[in-house]
Amino acid sequence: MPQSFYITTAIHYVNDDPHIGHMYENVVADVVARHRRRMGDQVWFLTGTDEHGQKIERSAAKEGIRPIELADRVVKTHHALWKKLDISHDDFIRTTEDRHRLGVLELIRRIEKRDPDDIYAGEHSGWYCQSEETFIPENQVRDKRDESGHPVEWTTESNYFFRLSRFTQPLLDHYAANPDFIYPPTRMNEIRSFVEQGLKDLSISRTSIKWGIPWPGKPEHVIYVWMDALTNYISALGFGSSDHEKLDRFWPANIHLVGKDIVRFHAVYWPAFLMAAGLPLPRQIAGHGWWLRDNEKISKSLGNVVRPYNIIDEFGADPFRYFLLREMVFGQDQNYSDEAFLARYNADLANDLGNTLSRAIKMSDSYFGGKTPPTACDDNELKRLATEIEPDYLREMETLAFQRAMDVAWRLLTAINGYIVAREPWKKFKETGADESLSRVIWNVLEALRIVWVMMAPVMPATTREALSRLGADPDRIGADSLTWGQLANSVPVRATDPLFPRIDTAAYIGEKKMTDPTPAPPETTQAAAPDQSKISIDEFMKVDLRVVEIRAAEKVEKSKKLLKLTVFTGDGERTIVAGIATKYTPEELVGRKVVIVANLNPAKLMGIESNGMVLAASIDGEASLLSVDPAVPAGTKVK
Ligand code: ME8
Repeated sequence: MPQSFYITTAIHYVNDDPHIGHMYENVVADVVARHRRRMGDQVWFLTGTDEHGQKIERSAAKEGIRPIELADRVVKTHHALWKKLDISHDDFIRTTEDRHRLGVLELIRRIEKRDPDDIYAGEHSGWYCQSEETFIPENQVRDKRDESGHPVEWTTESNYFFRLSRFTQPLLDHYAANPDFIYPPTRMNEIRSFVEQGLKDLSISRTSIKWGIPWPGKPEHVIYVWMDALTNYISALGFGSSDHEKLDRFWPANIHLVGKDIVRFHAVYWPAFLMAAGLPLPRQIAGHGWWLRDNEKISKSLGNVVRPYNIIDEFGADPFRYFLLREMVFGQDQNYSDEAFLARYNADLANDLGNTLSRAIKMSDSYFGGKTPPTACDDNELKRLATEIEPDYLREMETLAFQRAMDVAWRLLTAINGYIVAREPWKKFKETGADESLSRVIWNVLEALRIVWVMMAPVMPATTREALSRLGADPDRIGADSLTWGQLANSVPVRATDPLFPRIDTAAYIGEKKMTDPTPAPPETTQAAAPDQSKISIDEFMKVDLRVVEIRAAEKVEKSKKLLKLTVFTGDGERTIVAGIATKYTPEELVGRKVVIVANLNPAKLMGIESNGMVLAASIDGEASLLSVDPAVPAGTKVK
């Protein structure tokens, strides 16, 4: 019997386009949803937009349009972005929908019915700002002016109040009985101490705002935006309608995923409303940290919003999804920079994950006639490790510790690389050909890689399909049982082709592009196909400055088996290049030879020596073979 699993994100304000914080939240929820689905659960994943209240009212007024026009426009960006990021939500709720209004009215009706004393009319007094049309908190008022200098007046407004104070003890009891109700535990501690100070009743209607759901029978009041917004989690399931099928199946929610700034609304107000209405409480409020820029929370008011739409356009959704989850420890804050993205992309994806895959497939392709090896193997160190780490991986995924889940996959990936180096399959092949022992070695490598990719499936869904099919595995087999060793078929075709993640020259990239700052909003119908990363334009190619040079001197680099320090003549001077060709060439045989280099690379330090360029060589199973140049070609000649 499959279990039901309901996960929600916060519904995002539609006064502006989504930023990296919204993206992170939806990617996390998506990874959880995909993981639960493949584990066999019946999943419902809800996201949406929060469209009422002052923020939207004001942003629309600034543009001289109606709030619903603003919401209709911005919600399109949300849809387009979630599609682009491969977010697999089952429903998208807008609080301006009728189904939502019915849910909110039903919630109020239930609360009043259970105990008419829980909602009462009262008066709310405070500093009211005419021009901002809002109450300004006491600590932001000086000399009867708000922080922007607008005059404020002491005003009393009649509101409806919710008797939140009555729920102080029931909430504390609930926290005590359900220690995982707020996650991670630091957030639980914060909320508990807040509630322990005693809760005040909450004003749940406004007469100063027009843009909202009118209070039943009192249309001069609108329902407080948080009471309105929180109810989306049940109105989307049909609460307030006659169809309760989804509500019965999916409520209470397993996870409300929200940022740490709004845990309080979800862990205090929301459960209190639900208790008052006699409805079950969600099982968990999971609070993630903030994406920061230069250690400040990104926000519209600080003007430091990060919207890396161009990164997604250029690299596709998967590398960005991977970055978000690998870079941030769930629950903690994390600084964003384009450089950090590119560093992770090159190191983790291009180098570790991508290269290992290409290398393994290439070996299978050339030793076994384009197929997976004919013999499998059931007793080896990779199998033992894969079996040992499976429960670790599942546990980390279960507790939203995605970063650690990926570290677990990397343990296997590192072991695969170690195994290849230790077994030296290229030597084996030279010595004894594609015999049974080589077959086992290569099959083990491919099978272990298959498991690494199955672990990556929720995070990088599209790339995982591609990697599995290149490996000769079934791209649809990513379920719980596919983490078990022994499933890669023998003698089925593999596909040796271009790298999955072509390396990026970080310095050139950052220098040439203004990446995420300033942040252009995406076009409204951003449904561009994922870029074909395997092709570049002629212009891009022409940026690479290839030159013939003459090697004037060569020496071994101390403590390195692979590196040689070369002094090359470029036609107008000499420069140093460090090249990884020492296993194939002696320094003596290189002097006087002409080779081709990439002349316009940024300098890089290798074993403490600055290298100014890269020598071109073919690479056969990691061994370099230099490109030959007619000795008559003068040093400095351009190659194109
Ligand atoms: O709060 N880093 O909407 P919102 C990470 N409509 N997450 C961030 C973030 C950042 N820098 N900035 C915002 C609202 N978020 C309400 C929610 S739910 C019933 C109503 C997160 O658009 C934020 O914590 O301001 C929240 O979870 C989500 O993005 C939407 O924020």
